[in-house]
Amino acid sequence: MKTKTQLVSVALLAVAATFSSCDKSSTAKNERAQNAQASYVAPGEKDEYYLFYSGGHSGQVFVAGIPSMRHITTIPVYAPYPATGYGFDDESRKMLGDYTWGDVHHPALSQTGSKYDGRWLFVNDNANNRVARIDLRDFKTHQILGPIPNSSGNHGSSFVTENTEYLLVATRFSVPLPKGRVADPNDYEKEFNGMVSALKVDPKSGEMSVAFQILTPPFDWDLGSTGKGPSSGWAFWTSYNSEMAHDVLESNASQKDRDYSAIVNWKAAAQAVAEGKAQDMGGVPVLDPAKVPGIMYFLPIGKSPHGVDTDPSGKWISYGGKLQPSVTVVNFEKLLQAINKKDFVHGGDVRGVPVLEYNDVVEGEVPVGLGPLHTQFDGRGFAYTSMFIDSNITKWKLPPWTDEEKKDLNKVVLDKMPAHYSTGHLVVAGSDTAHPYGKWCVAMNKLSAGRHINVGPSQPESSQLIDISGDKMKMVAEAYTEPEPHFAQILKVSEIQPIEAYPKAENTDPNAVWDKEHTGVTRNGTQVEAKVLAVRSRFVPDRIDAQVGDDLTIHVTNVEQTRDMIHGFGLIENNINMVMDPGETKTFHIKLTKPGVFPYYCTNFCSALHQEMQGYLVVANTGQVMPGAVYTSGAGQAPIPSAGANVPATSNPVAPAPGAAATPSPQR
Ligand SMILES: [Cu+2]
Repeated sequence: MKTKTQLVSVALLAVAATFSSCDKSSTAKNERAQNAQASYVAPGEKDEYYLFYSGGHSGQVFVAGIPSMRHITTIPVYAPYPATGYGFDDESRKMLGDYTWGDVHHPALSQTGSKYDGRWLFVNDNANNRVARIDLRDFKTHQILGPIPNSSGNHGSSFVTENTEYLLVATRFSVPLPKGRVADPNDYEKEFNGMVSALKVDPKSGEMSVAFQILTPPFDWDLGSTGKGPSSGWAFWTSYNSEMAHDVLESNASQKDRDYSAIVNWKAAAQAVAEGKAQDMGGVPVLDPAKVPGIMYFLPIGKSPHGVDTDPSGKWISYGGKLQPSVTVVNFEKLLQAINKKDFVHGGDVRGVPVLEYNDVVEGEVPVGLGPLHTQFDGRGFAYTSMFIDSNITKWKLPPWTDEEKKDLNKVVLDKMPAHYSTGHLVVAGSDTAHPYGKWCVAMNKLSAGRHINVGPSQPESSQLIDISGDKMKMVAEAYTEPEPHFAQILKVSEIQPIEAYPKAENTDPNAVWDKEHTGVTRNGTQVEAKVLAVRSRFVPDRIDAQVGDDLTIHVTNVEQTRDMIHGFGLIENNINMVMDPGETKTFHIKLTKPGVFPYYCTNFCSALHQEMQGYLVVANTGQVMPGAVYTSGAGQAPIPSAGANVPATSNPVAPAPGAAATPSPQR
C-alpha cells in the first residue's frame, strides 16, 4: 500500500504530466478541419443524438445535441425557471414544495428489455433526497417524489432496472433513523445508518412510489449500477467510509485499502417484503439484511471506489478505484457461484451481512492509471474509464482475456485520450443498456481552467466529444457545459417523437376555456376566479377586477394548436410568470394584499403584435367596486356599480381637482 505522501507525490506528478500532455492534444490543421466536419451540424440540419446532462446544484437538466454539442434546451426540475414559467403556476409550485434548489447527479433513461424505451428520464436530487420524472413526450418534469423517508443524501441514484420495474437509490450520508431522531455523531457506528431504497415505477403512468428499503451500516454509498443478463435482478453500489468515521473524512475515511461494495438481490428483497419480512419505519417496509439472508452481500473493493458500471452483457462489473491506479473487474458468474456455495470470508460478516472473498470473484485489476472514476462501454467489448487525476479517457478491453493478457493486464490498456481537465463522469451512448450505440463518448470535465475566454473567477466548465468508432479515440469537439455536469444519458433522436402541441382533445383541465364565451371573472364572497384565454395577440378578458383581501385564482389557456406558439402571463410586481405551451392550461392562486392596477402581459414573444398582448388586473380597496368591473357569472356576483359607488382607490396627485379646468398643454 502506498503511504499518503507517496500518493500525494504521485498525484502531483500526474498533474505535471497532464499539463505537458495537453501539448500532445493540440491537433494539426488538417486534422482540425476533419474534426470540425465530424461535429459540424450546418444551419437547417439537425443533430443525431440528445445529450441529457445533469445540472448539478443548478437543479436542472440540460439538453444538448450530438455531435454539435449545442445546448438546445433546459428542463427545469428542482429549481424555478422563469423562462418556461416553471415554479410559478400552482402545479409546479406544489411539486417543488418547500425547496427552490436540488442537486441533480445521475439521469437515467427508462428501459424496456435493457434498451432505452424513450418514455421517461429520471433524475436524483442528492440534496433533498428526491427523484424526479421527466416525460420525454413533452420534455417536462411531471413528478417529484420525496424527500424519501429514512434516506439522507440521495447520491447513489437513480438506477433503473431492466424493465424500469424499480429505480434503485442509496444514501450518501448516514443519519440517525428514522429521520428526525437526534443522536450524537460521536456515536456514529451505533446510532447512524444508511439505506438502499427501491422506488416502484408504474409501468403505464411512470408514477413513482417508495416500495421498500434495506437497512445498511453507516457507510457512505456512492454510486450504483443495475444488473442485466446473468446479473438480472441484482444491483451494485460502491461506498467510501467503510471505516465508519464521522469526522475528518478526508483522512479518516481513507484508512482501509478496500471499501465495501454492496451486492443487492433486489428481486429477492421484493419477494421478502411480499412475504411480510419487512418492518415498518417511517411508513416504509424496511428489511434488515441480518435477519433476511440472501438480499445483500458485501465485497471489498480497492480503494475508496467511486463508479461502478455493469457492462452490456451483464457479466462484468467494473469498479473505479479512485485512490488506486486500477479498475477492478468482477466476474458476476463467479460472484454468483460464491454466493450459491456460501463461500464467504470466514467469520467476516459485517453486521450480519456476508462478505465475499475478493480473490474468488475478481477477474483482474486493469492498470488504467491514476484516479479512475467511471467506466462506460461501447458494446463491442471495449471499456472507457474517466481518469480524474491523469485527466484522460482510458480505453481498455473487457474480458475474456488471453493467458498472455492475464499475465500482464497492461496489454489490455489500448488507448488514452487527454481531456481538459480532471474528467469526472463520461458517457458513451447507450452504455448502460444491453445495446449501446457506441460511436460517441462525452467527457464531462470538472475543472476547465483556461479552456474558455476569461469570464472572471468562476471558470466555465467544458465537455468534450470523442469519436470512439475507431481503434484510437479521436477528440472532435469541445463545448461549454452549464454547471455542474455530473452524469449524462445519450438517446438517439429517431427513437422518440416529442409532441409539438398539447392536443385540445387531451386537455382535461376543468378550467380550460377554448372560446370567448366561456372566459370571464366570477366572484363568490372573496373568492375571485378568472378564466383567461390566450391567443395571438390578446388575452380574453384583458381586464380582471378584484379587491384587496381577495383570493384570486387565474386560469390561462393557450388555445393555439400550432407548434412553438407559446404565450406567457407575467403579472407586474406580483412575482408571477406562467408560460403556457400550445393547448395548455395553467393556474395560479394569489392572495391580494396591495391595491393598484397591475398590468399583465405576454412574456413569450408570439407575434408582430406580441407587445400589444396585455391587460390589467385592477385591485381595488376592500369593499370598493370599480364602475367598469365586469363579472360574468357566479353566485354573490358583484352588484352592478352605480356612479355613486365610484370612489377612487387612491387619490391621483397629478390629476386635476374635480371641476377644475384642465391645464392646456404647452406642447400642442
Ligand atoms: Cu403571446
